[in-house]
Amino acid sequence: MKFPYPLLASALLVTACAQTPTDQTSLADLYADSFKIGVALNPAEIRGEDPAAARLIERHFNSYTAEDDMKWELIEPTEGNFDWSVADDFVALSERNDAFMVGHTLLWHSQTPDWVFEDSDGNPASREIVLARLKRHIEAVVGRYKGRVQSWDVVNEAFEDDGTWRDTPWRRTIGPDFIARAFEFAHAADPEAELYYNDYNLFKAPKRNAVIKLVKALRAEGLPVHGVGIQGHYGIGYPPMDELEASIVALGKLDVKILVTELDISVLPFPSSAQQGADISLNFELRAELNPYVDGLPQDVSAALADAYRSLFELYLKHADVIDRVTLWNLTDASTWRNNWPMPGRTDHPVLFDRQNEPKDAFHALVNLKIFHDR
Ligand code: 9MR
Repeated sequence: MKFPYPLLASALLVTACAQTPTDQTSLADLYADSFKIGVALNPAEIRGEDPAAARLIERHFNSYTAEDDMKWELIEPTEGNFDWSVADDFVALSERNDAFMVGHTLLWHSQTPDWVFEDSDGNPASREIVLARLKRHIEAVVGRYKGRVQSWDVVNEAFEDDGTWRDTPWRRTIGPDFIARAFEFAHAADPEAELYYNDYNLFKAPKRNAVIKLVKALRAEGLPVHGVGIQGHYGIGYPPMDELEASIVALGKLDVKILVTELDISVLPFPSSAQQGADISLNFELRAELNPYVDGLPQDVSAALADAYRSLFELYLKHADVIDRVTLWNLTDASTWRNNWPMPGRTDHPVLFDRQNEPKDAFHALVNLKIFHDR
């Protein structure tokens, strides 16, 4: 339902926050009729080292992504030598908890070892060599988990914000069809798996349009693209909700699943107004004045964060017909990558559970939003 008095609704929700019975509530169950609720997991979380965190994972999330451990440099650090240890544990945990799995990620410009793009003399390798390595890698990884890992982020972050191609070793060595080949190899390795393209800042029209063109081009080649991942590395007041909505609508019209793949909302000031997003090459020097919440999240900021999450989820619920999943990028504020990006060594508070594994106002806001929505 649409509550007619937004301010009153806000007040009611905030009041109700403190009373949400976390122990009996499951965020994933609550939202199950709208979309999956996912989470990215690190090795300690995958291996259940902290029983309290393990309970949160099992209770509140029904889709898991390994944050790093299926990326190329971790799974195939040197040619033909695979380390499956954490990835196998990830799959085992997901199966134990009956969670939908997202394999992340088969082709990305980051966290891919240099050897992939070099010949035996250290010079740039030929298209044939790099394509063959890509094929073998995808066959090995997707093949190992065939019929178990239900979906893959096949290609990550191939475009710049202005919609031009990102200049990467993949594109330089293989050429413009590198994405098509990755989808082809993934589909061949597991014809039943859902295959996604995944990128950040997709609310920006030029980037969104580039992805629309890409999906249509892949389809024209007869390749399956089942979903587009809209990463959500956001901040308070960012991104513009109307632009984000326009992208959800435009991408949704492609008849693909929309996945909100990597959601976090930083509460910290961004060191450069022009460069929000998730460009991992950004690295600013630590400045104390840009690290204001070392001792904890002040109540007003916690409320602002809860508001930001509520607004996003209102939008997601409005478009639940096309949105298949919303994945939080990290379980707790202790494990978030945002403590170290775009500036290392800060204390951020961007997700739903705090450093003691306790639910934050943002968590309660999402619970209450859905309860109101269903009334
Ligand atoms: O959260 C990931 C962090 O642990 C890694 O150090 C980082 C390395 O590049 O990648 C982070 O996850 C990225 C994801 O795989 C792809 N989209 C952007 C995410 C944030 O950089």
